[in-house]
Amino acid sequence: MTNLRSRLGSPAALAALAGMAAAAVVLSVAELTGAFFTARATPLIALGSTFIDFTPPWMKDFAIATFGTNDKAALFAGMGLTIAALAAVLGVVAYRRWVLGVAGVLLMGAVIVASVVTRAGVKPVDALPTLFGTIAGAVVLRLLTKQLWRIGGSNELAKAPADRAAADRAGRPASTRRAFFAATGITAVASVIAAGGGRLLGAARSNIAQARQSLQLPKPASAAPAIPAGVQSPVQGVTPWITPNNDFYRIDTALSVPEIKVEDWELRVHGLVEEEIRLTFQDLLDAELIESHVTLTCVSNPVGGNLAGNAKWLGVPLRDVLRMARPRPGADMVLSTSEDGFSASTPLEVLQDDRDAMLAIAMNGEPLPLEHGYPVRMVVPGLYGFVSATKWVVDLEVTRFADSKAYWTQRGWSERGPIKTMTRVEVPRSFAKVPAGRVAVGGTAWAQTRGITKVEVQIDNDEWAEATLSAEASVITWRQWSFDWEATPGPHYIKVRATDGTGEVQTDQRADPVPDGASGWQSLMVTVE
Ligand SMILES: Nc1nc2c(c(=O)[nH]1)N[C@H]1C(S)=C(S)[C@@H](COP(=O)(O)O)O[C@H]1N2
Ligand SMILES: [Mo]
Repeated sequence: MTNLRSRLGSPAALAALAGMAAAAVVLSVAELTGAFFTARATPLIALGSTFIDFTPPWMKDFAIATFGTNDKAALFAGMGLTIAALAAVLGVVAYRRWVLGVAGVLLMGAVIVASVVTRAGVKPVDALPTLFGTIAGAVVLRLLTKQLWRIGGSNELAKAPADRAAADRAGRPASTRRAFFAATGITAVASVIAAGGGRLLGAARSNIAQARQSLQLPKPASAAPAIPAGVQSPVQGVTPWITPNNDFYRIDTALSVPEIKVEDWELRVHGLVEEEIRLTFQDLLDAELIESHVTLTCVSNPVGGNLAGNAKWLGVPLRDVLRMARPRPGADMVLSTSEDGFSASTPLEVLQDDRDAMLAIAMNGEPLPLEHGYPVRMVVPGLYGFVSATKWVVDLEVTRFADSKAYWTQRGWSERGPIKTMTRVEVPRSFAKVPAGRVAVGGTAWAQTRGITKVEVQIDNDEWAEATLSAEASVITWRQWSFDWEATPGPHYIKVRATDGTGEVQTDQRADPVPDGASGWQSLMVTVE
């Protein structure tokens, strides 16, 4: 016990603590002053975003497979631990050799500044919060380290003539130690308050959430066809056919959600076109809007996963926009880019056919939620989101697959991404215990633009049996199903596969999400009691 206490109280441990307190000051001062600058310019957001940009495909795949839509929380936790560890080391270094310590702090500041200024849509002045934070952090580290020198009687004190008097006074380690803990504690509390205050201030200053709330949506020129009766599987617990906005999966590289005012929003359509055009948000409101139910799917969805959602979208057909710009012969791709620098490559013909690809401004009757692309995103039936569903879209370049590569293609994913036929069991859950007798099995299948014509279920090694399909709304939405199973006691495996509108049976070939989407039949174990 005494041993532990003395070790925790050793100069090195205290110096590590001082380093962590200084790092907290760097981050919180940057967060507080950052409320007056571009949101994505604060150190944690910028560092995290840079890290994401350098993420290789296997790591993205691993992160989503392991953490799902909590991948961002996991990233922040990982960054927090890394920064704390580095800061602890810096604290010890500064205690031993102040010059090296302060050099380390400045180096870290420089790294953060580099990652800030290289973000899309960030101006050079956005480096200021990091600069303020770094200076404040260096000052705090200096003050805390000086206290430690007094406690430890280090000769570093004697090096600075101005501090010699302090060195002479360093005769009361116990009270100096108390003063050190008090100073560190106050620093920590002040940091938390400053960071929280910065958050609140930033949100209050942006007002985007309020602007979204007060946005009036126009009526579509062509309303979505009525949803037929019976699209919902009768099995209790199957996902709702329409995914409420709050439950809609969210996948993107944006650590801080872009905040775009509708008055500032503009879409530039350029590249291999006869006429370059620019559209304002008002232009979209004035256009002939269509409304359509479309099921979005993420390429990172594992077999049996839930990275898919179905919503009613309102927007301007992309075929109309492209008709205005008139693509030149030879063009075969549209590179859509978001305000925060993400991009997707979509085959040009897909955006020109009649499948309802659109610049969407509303989701389930509301303006797009901020995290789903407010004020404007792309929605393209039949393609995975990474090659089509650009949120916060601001630029469409008509080009050729041979000439440019989109964000994830540069990182090892495919350049095209048609959605693979997939079905999953939602009830019962994997490893569920169910009573013997009649068990209701239910789930969802999708093969956007081809439609689902059959779902089959196999129990253990029995014959494949056809499930009852729920009503089909369209070939660009998912389709639910149900199956009655006479379950006998014991462990059982349930396997499912779907057939699409072309008559093709879902492949049983297992593939990982990288590079163009997972495949294979879901198989789950349940215990019948
Ligand atoms: N700006 C931007 N748009 C983006 C992405 C992104 O990272 N940034 N991710 C894409 C991917 S991979 C998917 S699956 C869909 C998800 O859309 P959702 O979050 O609204 O479900 O958005 C797409 N649009
Ligand atoms: Mo995705």
